[in-house]
Amino acid sequence: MADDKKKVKEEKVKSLLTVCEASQEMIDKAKADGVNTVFDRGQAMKPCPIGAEGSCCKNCAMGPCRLPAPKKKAEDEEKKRVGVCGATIETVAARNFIRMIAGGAAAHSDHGRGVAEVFLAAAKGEVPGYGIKDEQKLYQLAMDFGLDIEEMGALELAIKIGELALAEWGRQEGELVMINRAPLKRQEIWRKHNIVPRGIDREIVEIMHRTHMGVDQDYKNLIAQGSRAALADGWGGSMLATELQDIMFGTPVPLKGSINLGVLKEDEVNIIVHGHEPLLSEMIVVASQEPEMIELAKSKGAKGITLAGMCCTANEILMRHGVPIAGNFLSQELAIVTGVLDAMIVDVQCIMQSIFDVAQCYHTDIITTTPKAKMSGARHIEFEEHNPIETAKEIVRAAIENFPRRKGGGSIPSQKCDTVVGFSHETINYLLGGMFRASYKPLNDNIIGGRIRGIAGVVGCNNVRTTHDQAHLTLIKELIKNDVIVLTTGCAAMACGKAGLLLPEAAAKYAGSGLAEVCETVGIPPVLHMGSCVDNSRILIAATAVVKEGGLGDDISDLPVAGCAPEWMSEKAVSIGHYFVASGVYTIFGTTFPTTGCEKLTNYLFKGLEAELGGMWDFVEDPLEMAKKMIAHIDRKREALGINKARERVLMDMAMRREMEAV
Ligand code: BF8
Repeated sequence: MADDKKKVKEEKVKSLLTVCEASQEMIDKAKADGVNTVFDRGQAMKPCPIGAEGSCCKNCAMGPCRLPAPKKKAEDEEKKRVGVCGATIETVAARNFIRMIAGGAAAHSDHGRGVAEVFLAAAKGEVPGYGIKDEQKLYQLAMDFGLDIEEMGALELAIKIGELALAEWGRQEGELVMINRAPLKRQEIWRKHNIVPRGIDREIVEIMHRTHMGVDQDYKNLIAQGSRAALADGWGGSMLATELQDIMFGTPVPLKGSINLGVLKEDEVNIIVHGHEPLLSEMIVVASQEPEMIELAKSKGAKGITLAGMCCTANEILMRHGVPIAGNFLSQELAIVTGVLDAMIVDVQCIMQSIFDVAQCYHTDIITTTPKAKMSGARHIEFEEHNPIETAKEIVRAAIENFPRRKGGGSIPSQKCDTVVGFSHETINYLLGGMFRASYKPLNDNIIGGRIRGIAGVVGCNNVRTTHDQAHLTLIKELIKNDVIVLTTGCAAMACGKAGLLLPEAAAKYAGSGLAEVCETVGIPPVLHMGSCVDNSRILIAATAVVKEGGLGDDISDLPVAGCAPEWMSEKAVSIGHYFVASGVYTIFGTTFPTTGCEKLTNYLFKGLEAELGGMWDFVEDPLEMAKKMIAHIDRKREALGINKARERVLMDMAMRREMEAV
C-alpha cells in the first residue's frame, strides 16, 4: 500500500513540468491567457531520435545521411551504417560531437574576446565607467603573462595585459598562457597527447575544417581536436573572461541576494537583464540607480525601479551587486507572463526567440543590444561600448516609458528565497584559511579526515525534456546528504537558490553530519554558488588549488571529485563537460547524450578516455543514480589515495563525532 502511494507520488513528480512553484503558477497563467510557451512546444514537438543520438550527418549536400542505430545489435548491421561518402557512424557521431564543442567554445570565447577588447580600451582611458576594481588580481594575471609587476604601474600593466590577453585568441603557435595554471602533471598529460591549445580561435576553426566533408576520418583523432578546443575554452576564453571581468568589476565576495519571480514588484518599473555579458548589465545596474531615472519612474506613476537578472547575466550581477534573480533558463517567458515586466533587455546566448511573441501578448518591451544578436520585430538599442553609461540610461528610460502601457491583470508569484552567493576561488581561500593565511589546507584536511567525502561540480542548464529544476535538486540534495560539498554555476545554481540550498542554514537541514559540521564552523552553505557558466573556470582553479595544497595526489584526476550537468541543453554545456573530462574529471550528463547512436564512440568517451586523460564521460537519466555513480567515483579516488579508512572512522567513531561537535 505504502509502496503504491510512493509510486503514484513518483509518477506525479515525473509528469510535472517544473518543481518550481512560481514557474508552475505562471505556466498555468500562460495557459489561461492563451499564451504558448516552451513547455507547450516541448510537448508538441518530440526530438528527432536520429539527431538526438548523433546519427545524422548534414555536413554536405549529398545527404543529410541518416544512420540510425539498428534495433538489433549485429556487427554486419553496424558496418552498413555509412553515409553516401562512406563516412562511418563513428566518424559521423564524432564530427557531430566536436561541432557541438566548437559551438560552445565559440560562444564562451567570443564573450571573453569582447571583455578583453573593452578591458584594453578601458585601460587606455577610452571607455568611461569601467576601471580596475581588483588590483590584486591584476597583479596575479600580470605575473601569469610574465610581466614585471615592480617595473610597471597598474594602468600600464592593464594595457599590457589587455594586449597580451587579446593576442591569445589569434595566437597561431605555442601554448595558451593560462595552461600554465594547471597542475604540472596535467600539463604533461596534455602535451603527451598533443592537445595543448595553440590559440583560442585556431582550435575552433580547426574543428570546423576537420569536420568538413572528406577531412578527418578517425574518430579518436576528431575527439582529440575536440579536447584541444574545449581546453581552449576552459583554460583560455572562459578563464580570461572571468579574470578580466573580476579585475574590472570586482572579484565576487559573499553577498546576500534573493531569487525567484517574486522579486518583481507590482508598483515599480520592472526591468530584467537577460543573457550573459556583464559589460552591459554592469552599466544597467548603475543607470537604474541614477536619481534622474528614479525620478522619471516616479513621474510615470511607479514607486521606483526594480532590476532583476535572468540566466547567467543574473549570476554576474547578483554576485557583484546583490541584484535579485528572477529565474533561470526555463523561466524567461514566464517572467513576461507575470504581466508586470516593463522591459527585458537581452544580449547574447540562451535567449529564446519566443520571448518576442510572448511579449506581444502583454506589454513588455524586448530590447536587443548587440549587433551579434538581433531579433525580428524587437526594439534594438545598440550597446555603445565606448559610451556605456549613456546607452544604459537610454535603455532604462525606454523601460520606464513602457510602464504606463501595462495592460492590467498582472500577477506576481509570491515565491522568492534568500541566498548567499559569490564564492569565487579567492573567497573560498580566505574563508577557509583567513585573510592573512588564505589557504585550502582546512578543506584538504577535512577531505583527508573524511568529514567532507569529496567535491562535486553541478552545473548547466534547464531542459524542457526533463522536469524543470528537479534533477538539479534531487542530485544535489543526495550529494550533500552524503557529505559531498557542491560547487555550482549557471542555471543549476539558480535552481539551488530557489530551493534554499544556497543558505548556510541548508547545511543543518540537508547535509550529512561531516559536511554540516564544516559548513557550520566556517559559516558557509553546503552548496557554493560560483557564478555564471563562463565562471566554471573558477572550478578548474579551485580544483588546481586543492591539488597544489597537497595531500590529495598530484593531479586533478587524483582528487575525489566529480562533475555533472543533469539538465543540460546547450552546446556550451558540451564544451564545459569536455574540458572537465580533458582536465581529469569524471563528468555525467543527464537528460540525453549526443553520441548514444554510436556504441564505439560512446565507449571511447565513457571508458577509453580515462586511460588517456584521467577523466571520462558518463550518462544517466535518474538523478539519484547520478549521485550514486558520482559518490562511487569519489570513493574510488579516496581509496586510491588511501584516505577511505579515515572516512570509515569518522562515520563509526562516536567519540570522534563528539569531538567534532565541540570544534
Ligand atoms: O551559460 S546554464 S541555459 S544560461 S548555457 Fe544557458 Fe545553460 Fe543556463 Fe548561462 Ni550556461
